[in-house]
Amino acid sequence: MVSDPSTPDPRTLLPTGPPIRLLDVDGTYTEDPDWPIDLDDEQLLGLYRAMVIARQVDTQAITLQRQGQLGVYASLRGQEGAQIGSAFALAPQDWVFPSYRELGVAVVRGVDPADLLRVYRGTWHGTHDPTKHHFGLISIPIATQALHAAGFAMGARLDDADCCVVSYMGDGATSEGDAHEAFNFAAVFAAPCVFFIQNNQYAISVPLTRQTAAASIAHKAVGYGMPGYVCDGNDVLASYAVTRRALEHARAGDGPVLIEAITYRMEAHTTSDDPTRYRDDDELEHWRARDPISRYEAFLRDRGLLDDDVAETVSKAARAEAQAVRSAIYDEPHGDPLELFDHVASEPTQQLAAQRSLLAAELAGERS
Ligand SMILES: Cc1ncc(C[n+]2csc(CCOP(=O)(O)OP(=O)(O)O)c2C)c(N)n1
Repeated sequence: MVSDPSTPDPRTLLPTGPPIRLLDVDGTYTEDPDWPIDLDDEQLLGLYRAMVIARQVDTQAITLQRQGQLGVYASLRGQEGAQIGSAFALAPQDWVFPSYRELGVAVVRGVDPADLLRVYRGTWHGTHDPTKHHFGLISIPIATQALHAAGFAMGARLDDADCCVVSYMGDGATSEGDAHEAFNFAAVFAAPCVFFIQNNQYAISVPLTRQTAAASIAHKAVGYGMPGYVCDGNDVLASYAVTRRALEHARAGDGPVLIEAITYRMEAHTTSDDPTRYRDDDELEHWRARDPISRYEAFLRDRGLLDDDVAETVSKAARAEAQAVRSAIYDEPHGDPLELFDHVASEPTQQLAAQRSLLAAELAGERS
């Protein structure tokens, strides 16, 4: 068989070698000319501040759920490096289409975390104003946001707008049809879209080995005709550098990029899950030693950008932010449960009307 010389050998396109990493587990930085960091000292500290705030608010959100103030919550603990590094690479005019775990990205985009959490309290149907922060509404059905992102990016391309889109999702989401359709559509039409996959090792209780038979999620990018990168998602600087490169590629009109950020979800999938049923303490300990915040803190201290005083100032600001979220959630009045049916359809269906009557009767019983 004569091979077509214009068809590259796919093996040359596959991401190889270890994940892209700039910070060692102990925080030692190794410069890599392929992955430059163009951040000044204030921005380097900004990465830290955002990570610390996200973690503090996250911890507060779990507490609020335990106290019955939120129905459920999906923690980001352990994924701060992946989320905050990548989000820092975005330009203000770019857009984000998140899943339900992207509190860290939301913090960078300036979304009030209390607005995000209201949806878990069930007091309102929506969360924040997406147009204000260029941060879409959170997607609970997994991978749907990949389609929103691909479509939005295509619109931006047709408008000749200087706007890239990042879609965040988990490893499990890449097994959904929606993800494949989004990857394919974006690649065929060269939509300026980055698919940022946080491989946190589990989709609820399903481990990565049962999620894909491919050597890595990033390998899949080749099949769609887009570049794929694997980075250490617990290294905030690598996450930033790789996303920056991907956005440059997309912004130049060269189409989408897929990034697989290797990370770990330290908490339960959501507050309704019991992770002790499918993972062990040794695994947790392994990842605890790779914590994205302590690793980056060591880097900042080594550079002389952080000392105990600065760390305390940041911690104080994070505690104040968490307290503000707590107050906002506590102050949020409980709405009328029947409002649940008000904005589902423009004309209520028979089923909705029946469900509403049922609930109304139950509530009347409770109240009598
Ligand atoms: C379309 C769809 N199918 C199933 C579910 C139920 N579900 C909720 S989260 C989840 C696992 C998601 O795992 P992953 O994409 O890896 O993201 P992670 O939660 O780990 O961040 C599943 C199957 C859902 N929300 N949407």
